[in-house]
Amino acid sequence: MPTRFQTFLLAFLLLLGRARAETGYSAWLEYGPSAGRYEALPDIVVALGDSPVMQSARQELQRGLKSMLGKNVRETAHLPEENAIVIGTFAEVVKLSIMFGVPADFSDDGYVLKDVVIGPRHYLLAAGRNERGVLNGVFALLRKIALGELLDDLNVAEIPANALRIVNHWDNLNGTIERGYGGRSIFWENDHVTTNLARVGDYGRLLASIGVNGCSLNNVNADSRLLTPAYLPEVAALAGALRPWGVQVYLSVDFASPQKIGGLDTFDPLDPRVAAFWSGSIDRLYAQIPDFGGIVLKADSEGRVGPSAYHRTHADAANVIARALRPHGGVLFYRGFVYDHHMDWRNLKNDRARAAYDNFHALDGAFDDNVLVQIKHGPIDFQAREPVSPLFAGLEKTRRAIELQITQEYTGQQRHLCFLVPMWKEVLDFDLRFHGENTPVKALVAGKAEHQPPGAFVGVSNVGRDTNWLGSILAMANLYGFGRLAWNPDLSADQIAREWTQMTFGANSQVVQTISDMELHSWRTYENYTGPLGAQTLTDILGSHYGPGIEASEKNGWGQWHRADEQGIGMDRTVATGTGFIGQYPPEVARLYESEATCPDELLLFFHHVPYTHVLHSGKTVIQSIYDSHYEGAGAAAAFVKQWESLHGLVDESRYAEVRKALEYQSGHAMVWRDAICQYFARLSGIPDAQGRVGHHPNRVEAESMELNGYRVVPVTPWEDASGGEAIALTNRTGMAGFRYNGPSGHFDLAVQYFDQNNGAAHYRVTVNGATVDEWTADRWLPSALLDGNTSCRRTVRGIKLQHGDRIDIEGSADGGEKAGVDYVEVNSPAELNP
Ligand code: GCW
Repeated sequence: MPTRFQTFLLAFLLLLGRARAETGYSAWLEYGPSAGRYEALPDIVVALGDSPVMQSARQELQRGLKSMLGKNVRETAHLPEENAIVIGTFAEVVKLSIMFGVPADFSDDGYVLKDVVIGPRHYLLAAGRNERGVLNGVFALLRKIALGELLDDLNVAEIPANALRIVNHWDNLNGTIERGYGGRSIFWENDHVTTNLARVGDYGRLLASIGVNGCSLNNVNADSRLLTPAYLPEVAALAGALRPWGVQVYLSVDFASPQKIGGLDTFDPLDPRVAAFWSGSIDRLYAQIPDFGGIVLKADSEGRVGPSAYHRTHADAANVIARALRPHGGVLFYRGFVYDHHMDWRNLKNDRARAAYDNFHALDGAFDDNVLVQIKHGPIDFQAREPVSPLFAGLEKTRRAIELQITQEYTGQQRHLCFLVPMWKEVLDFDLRFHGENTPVKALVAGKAEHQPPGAFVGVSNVGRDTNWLGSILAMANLYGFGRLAWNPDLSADQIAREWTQMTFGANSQVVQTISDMELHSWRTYENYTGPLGAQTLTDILGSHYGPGIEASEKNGWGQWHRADEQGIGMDRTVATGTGFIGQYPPEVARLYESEATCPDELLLFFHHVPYTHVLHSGKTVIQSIYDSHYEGAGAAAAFVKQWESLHGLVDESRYAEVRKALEYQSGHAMVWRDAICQYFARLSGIPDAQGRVGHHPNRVEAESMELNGYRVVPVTPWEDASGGEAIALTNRTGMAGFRYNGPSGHFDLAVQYFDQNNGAAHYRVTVNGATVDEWTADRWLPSALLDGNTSCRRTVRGIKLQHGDRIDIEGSADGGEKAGVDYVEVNSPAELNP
């Protein structure tokens, strides 16, 4: 029997564990109690070397074993006469006369985990060719323990598929992050390096644990100041915080730097003075940061200057910087995201999707071998669904980096659950039939196909200062998945989801099953209610990239057109009659897409313009499929809330509550998306929903039809973002909108569709016959100061008792520019799946 003190101590320790567990800061390195049995695991560690990376490796091992197994490990520098864990580089391990076979082609960063038996002793070896390999081995060992895997007769040798596994950050020196949804920059504040380098180190640890070995520190829309001598110590400080985790730093540069900060009158890449500027600047960087990784360059894109200013090529631009990096072993990532954003939309032959291939294909062979062309995974821009970029097969002698976007710019901005690994897997596994052979994108990137040079994985991370890094606990699965895939693109989405869930939330099988299931269905769900049949995310592409805004992508130069009119929808990208984009793919793939008969449904509108009545492979018409998928998607988003609620008590309370709130919000916003897209296409096509749902909301009372006092009816732009195109907003500081409930008596869920703008925090109170049933303050930060699809939110009071004739009122109080807008009220029976 434990003494009372022991019981108290245990409870206290458990509480401590809980407290640590509740912020999301430790992400998948939660190191909760392991479900596996590891009595035989030695508690002596022989750690060979004490460089910063080796110190990280040994401290991590101690920390993980202590936290997961309660083991206090002792360290020695010599091989003891008892079982031990040995960590070190191959060179150091061999010195102890521990022999083990290493495959001949074993590369840097790879690791060996092996149970080596010498006489009566077992030595568990975690070793690598380089120290980063040792660190990777230690993290792999700890992952196995977190997952409860057996360690008996361990014999693992893993090398990364890609030598360069890098995250990009779009952080500005003032601390803001372009397309960042997890708070301000962890690197920069007030035009200077952060004062909290510990957090940078913690981020480095997370990156190291998934094998990421590089990190660019600033926005590709780059600030030229960062390359000036004044900033060198600041960049060096960040490099110093990441170095112990084997993460090398990279910088994005402004191509006009020679002129802007170099005192030259030109930035012509072929001018020797410009070359000297780049060499000088880069030499200075390496003098302070000898392990500096390299440079990222966005040129001639979205208003950034580039080589076109001097009629030079992208290869000229890339090579001038690459040559300055070469003596130091650095690499240049040249972004393939080059397109004209002033294209004439009236010309049906114009096509932004063509741009990357058109710009780079002809330059194949002209790039130096320390240049990588960094290609976004699709030809447009991280939409909910795109085909793969044909440029992966359009370059042969040039190193390719694939750019994936971890930050969910067009996929719900971390307010929506959207696990991107299944999408990335489809891209990576897609067989481009390069030279008529089996060549999945992952093989082309890794340089595995014959004579292909090695490439890289790049993920746009954009973590911020929110305690859980991305602004969402569940979104961290994307960062985790990116690192795992960069290391091994053959891993399945299912395995990654399960690993991440178990490491983040523990081994309870219901928890692992439920959360990984939600993650795995979330992309399809998001796609279903936002971007049908390859028409891309139908969002406000001119602003937030968040809520619905169907026409925003039309009739402007940005080229994200879907060309919907009264008769039909879709971009004709065929060779026969369209933009010819399909012709950029290798012939077998081109054939697949060119014909409507073989083009997969989910990409039909990306490649073809078809009438709404076109019948899909699914047997549905395009228009009915748009309706159905949106109802299905919104239904699945509502079901996420229920799935999550089934875990109450199995996940710690604070993470439980935080995720629940996020899912409930998502589910309300999914309905906004559903209704916007459905009512828009119903009006445009004039074809009703065969199931009678679109435009018929019998449980809904429009705010504009209520009795208004201090409120007025206002049009919403775009119209489809509000039910019936209109809403109400306060004219005074306070006001009321009310109606008599004329349905049957019983218990109901009462939902208020309201607007939560980012220019105030209005207050709402709902009363039934004068008695308050709910009240709240609209204080979310959503990306708009208007009544629109970005700000439309749903609030539900569950199970209230209503009788025919009851008076329901909403009392709004304005705050700042936020006028307590309301779209409608819905009274649903609880059996209907609604959030
Ligand atoms: O998708 C677009 C984003 C821009 C971004 C650009 C890019 C950093 O909307 O914010 O700029 O892509 O990838 O360069």
